[in-house]
Amino acid sequence: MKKVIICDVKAYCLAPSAGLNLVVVKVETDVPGLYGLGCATFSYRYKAVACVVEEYLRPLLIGRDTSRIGELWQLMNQNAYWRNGGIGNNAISGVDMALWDIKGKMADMPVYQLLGGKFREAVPVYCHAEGETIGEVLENVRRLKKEGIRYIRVQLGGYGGRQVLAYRPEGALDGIYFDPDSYCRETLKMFEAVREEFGDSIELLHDVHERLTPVEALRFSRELEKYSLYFLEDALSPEQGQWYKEIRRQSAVPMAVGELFNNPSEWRELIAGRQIDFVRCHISQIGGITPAKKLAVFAEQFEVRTAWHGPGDVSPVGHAANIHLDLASLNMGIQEWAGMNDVLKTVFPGSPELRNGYVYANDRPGLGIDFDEHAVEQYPCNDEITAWTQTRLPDGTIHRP
Ligand code: GCO
Ligand code: MG
Repeated sequence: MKKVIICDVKAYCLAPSAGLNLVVVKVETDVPGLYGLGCATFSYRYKAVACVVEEYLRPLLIGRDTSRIGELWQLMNQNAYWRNGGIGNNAISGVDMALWDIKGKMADMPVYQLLGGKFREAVPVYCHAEGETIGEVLENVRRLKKEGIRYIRVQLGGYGGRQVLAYRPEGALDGIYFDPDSYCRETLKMFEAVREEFGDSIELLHDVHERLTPVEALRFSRELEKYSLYFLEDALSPEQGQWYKEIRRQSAVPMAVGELFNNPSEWRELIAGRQIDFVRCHISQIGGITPAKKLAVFAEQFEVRTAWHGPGDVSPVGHAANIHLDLASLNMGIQEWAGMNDVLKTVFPGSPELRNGYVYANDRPGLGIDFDEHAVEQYPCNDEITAWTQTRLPDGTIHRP
C-alpha cells in the first residue's frame, strides 16, 4: 500500500462554549483532502500544548508515515526524554487521535471498527444535576430523568459543596472556600432527598473531586453506602491513592478514579490490586486513543470498567474518540456527557449525538467529525487567570481543587 506521509501538523485553540479553551490538532498528509483531527485539550495550559504541537512535534513528524501509529506514539512520547507530563501528553494525544482518524478514512471505516467493532449500538451516558440548594438539585434530576437520562451525577454546590466563608481569620487570602465537614453532611442530606423522591429509578453518581483527607473519604464512603451509588469519583487525591485499599476493605461503594492521572501506570496497582472499579481518564491527558485502548484492555482482565472523562473541557473531537473507544470496549461502564450545544455542533459537524440517554457515533470513516477552522477567530480563547482552582479550607489554608 502506498505510504501516506505527514506534511503538516497544526494546533487550533478556541473557546466556543462556556469560556472553556479547546485545542484541536490537524495532521495534513500528501494526499489532497486527506487529514486527521485530534483533541489536545488542556484548557488551562492551552498555549503550552499548542507550542509543543507546533514547535516540537511538527518538525519531528513531517515526512513520516501516517500508518505507523504505535511507532509515532512512542517516538513522540520519548523524544523529549522526560515524559508523561500533562502538557506533552495532550500534544501527543492530538496527533495520535488524528492518525487514527486518518487510518479510518483510508480504510473507509469508523475508528470503532479499527478497534475491534461494536459491543453495543450506542453508549449509555451520565449527565450532571447540580444546584445551590437541594431543591435545585431535585429540579435538575427531574429534568434529566424526563430527557431519558438514567445515570445522574448529583452535586450540591460546586465541588466540595457550597462556599463557606464564615470561619475565615482576619486577613485571610481570597479564594474558593469550602468546609469538608459541612460538604459531607449536606451531601448526605442531598442523597437522602434524592432517594426519597426517585427511589431506585435512577443510578446516582457523585464526584468528591479529591477534596477530602483519606480518613474523611473513608468515613464518607461508609456513610454513603445506604444510597447505593453507581460510583463515587475521586474520593482521594492521586497522591493518596494508597488509601484506596483501606477504603476497599471497609466500604462497598464503587470507586471511580483517575481524571488527574497522566500515565496508565498510575492505575496499575489500583486495578491489579482490585481497589477500584472504574478508570476515569481524561484521554488526552494520557496521550490519546493508543494508551487508552491499552488501559481499557488491561482493566478488562480485572473486570474494572471504563468511565472516560467527558466534561466541557474536552473538545467534540475528544468526545468522539471517547465514544469510538466506548463502542469497541467490552468493559465500557458509563460515559460522562457534558452535553453538546448548537455552537459546538456547528463548529464540529458530525459530533456524536445524545438520544434518550444514549450517545450515538455516526458511521462516517475515521472519528466521523469535522472542524470549522474559521471558528478560531469567532471564538477566541479565555486568558483569565484560573480562579476556581484557588481553593481554601475554612482557615484559609490552600487546598487541592
Ligand atoms: C468531572 C471533572 C471535571 C473537572 C473539569 C476541570 O468529573 O467531569 O471533575 O468537572 O473538574 O474538567 O476543568
Ligand atoms: Mg471529576
